Amino acid sequence: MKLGLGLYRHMLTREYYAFAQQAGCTHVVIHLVDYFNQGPSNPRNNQPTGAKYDPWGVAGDAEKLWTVDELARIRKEIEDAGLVLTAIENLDPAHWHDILLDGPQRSQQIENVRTIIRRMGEAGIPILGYNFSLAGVCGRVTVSSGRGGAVTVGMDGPADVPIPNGMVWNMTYDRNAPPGTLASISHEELWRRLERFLEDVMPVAEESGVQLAAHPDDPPMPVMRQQPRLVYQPHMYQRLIDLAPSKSNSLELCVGTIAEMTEGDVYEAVDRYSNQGKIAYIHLRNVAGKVPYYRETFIDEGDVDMNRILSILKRNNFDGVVIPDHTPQMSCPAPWHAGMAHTLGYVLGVSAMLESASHKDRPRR
Ligand SMILES: [Mn+2]
Repeated sequence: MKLGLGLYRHMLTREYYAFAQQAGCTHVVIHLVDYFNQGPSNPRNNQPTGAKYDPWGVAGDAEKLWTVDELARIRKEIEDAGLVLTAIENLDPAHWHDILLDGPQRSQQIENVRTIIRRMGEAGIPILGYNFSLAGVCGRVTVSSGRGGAVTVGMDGPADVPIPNGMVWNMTYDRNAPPGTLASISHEELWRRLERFLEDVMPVAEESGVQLAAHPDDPPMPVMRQQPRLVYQPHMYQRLIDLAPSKSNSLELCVGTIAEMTEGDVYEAVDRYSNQGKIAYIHLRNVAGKVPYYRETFIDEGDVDMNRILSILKRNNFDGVVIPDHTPQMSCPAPWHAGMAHTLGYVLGVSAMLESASHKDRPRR
């Protein structure tokens, strides 16, 4: 297992790379979508939050795909700082909204995604995290009832208000869309769209040596904003894996999201998918409760026994990257940094303990 840090677009600077290294990371996962763009309920010093029904922000430029030069430059800056760039997390809704919506620009946007994957291959970036979701990460509330009054996020019941036209994946991609809301689709229709997407891009991912890595639905409700969700119980990840047998079809496994699911067992899920070698990288966070009533917690509290998660990964020889997912905000001038440093320190401590225990158990000669 390798330790990494996830950095939002505005954090791709030498200072943040130094912070990652100082906190014990060897790897980084980067976001190139600016989730915070013009989002009034979405402060930049936290995970992207939005409000229960306000989107994060406005999607990027539909005409501008990430270039090989840009990707190679970012990779070089990260390597010059002594770190490894392991993944890009998430596609910009501006580049693939009609793949999610099965809209008129779908075929052109399949070409967008193929181009992005090819360019990642050229730039030597091995993993693309994605989240095949219409409503996206939405319907959550931000509250100051974490431990010690920490600001954190969670759910206080279902979110049923439909998605307005021009919005998908909790971002606005068309500010001139006609009034009205998106028509509901069925779960089977959503799976059909995913299957077509994987069929269309998987050969390019294989050729390019890039793994696609699917995040489960956060929050994992069967339906959000009157649209179906794809992976909202642990066993549904298996359906996604079996849909396209390929080394390039993998998981961005989110421990917190799986723990929020109403069925199954987070330990069994981590064991099952790490045993199959299907996990590209891991989001680690703790949580109290299950959908539709839960709170994100600090790593050392909450429902999940992190020692048990990390020892399962060790036993199954998971050699990918683990990054902190979100953490509650700590009261200080750098709430994001403090939350991350606390989580990373905790993971380093548990890893050292597991490592030391495995040496002690080894027979002496
Ligand atoms: Mn996650």
